[in-house]
Amino acid sequence: MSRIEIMQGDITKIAVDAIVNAANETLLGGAGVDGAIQRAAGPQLLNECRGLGGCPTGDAKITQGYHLPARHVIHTVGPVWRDGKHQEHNLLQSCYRRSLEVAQANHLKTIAFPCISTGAYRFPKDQAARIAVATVSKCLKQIPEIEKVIFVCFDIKDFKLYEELLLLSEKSTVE
Ligand code: AR6
Repeated sequence: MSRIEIMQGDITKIAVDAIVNAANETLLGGAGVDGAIQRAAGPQLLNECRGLGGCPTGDAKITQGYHLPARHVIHTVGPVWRDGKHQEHNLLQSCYRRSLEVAQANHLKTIAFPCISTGAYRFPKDQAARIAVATVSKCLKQIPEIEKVIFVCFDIKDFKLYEELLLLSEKSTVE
């Protein structure tokens, strides 16, 4: 059975070991999925984030999930898209890889990701989806302890993109 799933919906409603937050370097909250996670988790989350001292782009840090159904939040900071020539691809890969490494270090088995950097940070959605699927597939081979990764797409267009990419990658595994 595949260890990668896709869903359309709100990541704050998902009961997994950790949901990933598309945060900014301050880790002090923002709009988009970050705002939704902070609201659903309650003020204790921001309080814990204040003690983390921020997070560089491409890296990830973990907190508790507080009032979320998820036990933890892994906060990662995606790159702001400029023109594709400023390490955006590498930094986005690094977000997915570092989030899974942090999950592994904390013995977590089920992780849900939003489409990092594709909202306020304007990373082209098709390129971001390719990087997400390719990086997670590669990392899962190296981290057998992680049982399930769910890509949670807020809108149907993203869901369709991931669906197409996963179908393609299944075909290439079979052939
Ligand atoms: N569940 C799942 N996905 C969501 C949700 C949700 N509840 N809400 C939005 N999305 P963005 P970024 C999707 O802008 O581009 C914040 O202010 C959304 O449709 O949240 O990495 C941070 O503090 C999009 O596909 O994150 C940073 O300053 C995806 O989440 C900055 O925005 C990411 O959009 C980070 O920008």
